[in-house]
Amino acid sequence: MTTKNFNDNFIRACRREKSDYIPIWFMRQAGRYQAEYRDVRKKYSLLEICRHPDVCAEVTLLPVAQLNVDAAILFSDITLPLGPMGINFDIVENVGPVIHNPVREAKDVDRILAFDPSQSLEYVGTTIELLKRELKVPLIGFVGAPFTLASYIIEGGPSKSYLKTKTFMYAQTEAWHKLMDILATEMANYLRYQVNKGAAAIQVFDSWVGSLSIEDYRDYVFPHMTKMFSLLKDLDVPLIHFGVVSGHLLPMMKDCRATVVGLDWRVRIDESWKLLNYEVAVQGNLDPAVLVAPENIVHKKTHQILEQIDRPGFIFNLGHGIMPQADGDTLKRIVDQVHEYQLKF
Ligand code: 1CP
Repeated sequence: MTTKNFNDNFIRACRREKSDYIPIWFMRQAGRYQAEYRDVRKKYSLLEICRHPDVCAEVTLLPVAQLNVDAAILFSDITLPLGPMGINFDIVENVGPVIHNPVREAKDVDRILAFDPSQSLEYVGTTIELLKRELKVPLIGFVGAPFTLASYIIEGGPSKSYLKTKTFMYAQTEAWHKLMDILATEMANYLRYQVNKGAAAIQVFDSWVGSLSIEDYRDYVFPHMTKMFSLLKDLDVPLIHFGVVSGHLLPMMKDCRATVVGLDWRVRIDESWKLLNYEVAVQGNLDPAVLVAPENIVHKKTHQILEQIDRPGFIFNLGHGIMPQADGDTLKRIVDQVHEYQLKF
């Protein structure tokens, strides 16, 4: 971290230490909005990119060079570790992950396997090693949170209502907790592998947990999240906990003991930070739809976020991933605006 020319503003903000300026990166900063990414996708499927460390490293580096962001995020997908766990899936064009052998009954949970990432996902480690040599900014490793992964495993693919997931949760509660415990343990193990290989921070994506009530989060999810984060406590890297439509869950997310909480655009940064007692750093929360807005609107919305920041510990990001329709020049302008913003502290 002390290497000359290494930009550690992102890590400092995660630790609520003073940084030279507000650091910024974007969820899904490598993706279809980039012509170069679309070209790579003509030759390789998403999973093939992940299995070729040189290609995967190249795709990860693209937005870092193009946008001047303060962190890289490993190019991968939350579904990648499901294969070694015996859950077979494909990523289908314009759909997302589709699971061929979903969990529908209690006994299905018994066939889920523990795995050793250094054996089954060795290519991820190789990619991280390649990136470590190239990068002058921190690399973020990631996993899907147990609830979000369970929703794919049980639904069999993307869902709007999460009805099968909730049915399983309420009716097969013992098996649900067993599934969540396996996912929490295995994802903690996989995150540890990514950090050992060189990830400087990690993000846990709980993209779909906002579909739960406060009580259901407490009873069916919270114990597993606290277990997962406690398994990582000895690692000296920031842990980012991100959810979508999860404003109502913020007090409990704080108690999961991550270093940073990720917010979407439905909540205000200043109010949420206060609710979190300023005990964590916060990251967010520009609506990704703003990326297709006229330049003056983008500028105004970016400023509206920046002016809420009155202390160290903020990382600028979107409230969810970049959409394929986004404009690269707009992203670049946001990065410049955030970097040029005069800090109030
Ligand atoms: O090239 C393609 O096929 C486009 C779509 C795509 C991409 C770019 C998918 C399919 N996965 C990815 C890579 C990916 N996935 C990254 C890359 C790193 C970066 O940010 O640059 C990351 C962080 C993910 C994580 C991921 N995958 C999440 C969590 C974050 C989020 O956006 O909420 C989720 C929910 C997934 C599942 C997934 N994979 C792909 C799609 C289209 C989806 C969502 C489908 C759904 O609606 O359920």
